[in-house]
Amino acid sequence: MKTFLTLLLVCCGLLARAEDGPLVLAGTWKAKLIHPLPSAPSLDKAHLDQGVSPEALAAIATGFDDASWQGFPVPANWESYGGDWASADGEAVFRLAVDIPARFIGKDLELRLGAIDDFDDTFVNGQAVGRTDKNVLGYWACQRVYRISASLVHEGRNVIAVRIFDHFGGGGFTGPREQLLLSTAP
Ligand SMILES: [Ca+2]
Repeated sequence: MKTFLTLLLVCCGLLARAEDGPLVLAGTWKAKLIHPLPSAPSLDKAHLDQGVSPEALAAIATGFDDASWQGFPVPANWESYGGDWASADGEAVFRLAVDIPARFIGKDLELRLGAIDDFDDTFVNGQAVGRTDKNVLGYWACQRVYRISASLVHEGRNVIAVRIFDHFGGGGFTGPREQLLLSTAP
């Protein structure tokens, strides 16, 4: 009986921590290559990022229907998805619908996406929340940590959309997966 009670207390403690903790964002995201480019032969011949295309901007909108898009594991080097992704540089959009719990409402949130190879423009419910471009030192490997204003989110379904531009070499979310989290901001 005593063992049972101890186990019960431990389990309740674990559950309470899970409920208070961050949302895990690693998993299956919807993704599409919007403007694939051939693999750049070297860094000094890297593709120029000309900014978010109109097609990518349309796909970032909260109400955009991504039902026909394939799901892919995030984080992962996008070349590992195979098909057109296998040798693509260029522009892609990744989308994830997240259920925001009541405990997050009314608070600024912190979005952590790990490293993104190479550049990203990140949106929550269609609003820009952060970007990392070639002016950021070590852009291909630096941790993305973006603050989301409390006014941008609501309880229930919210959409995180990330427009990525890979200018050379490997592309995509490069992790590690423990770093992809949504939590209340410190
Ligand atoms: Ca790259």
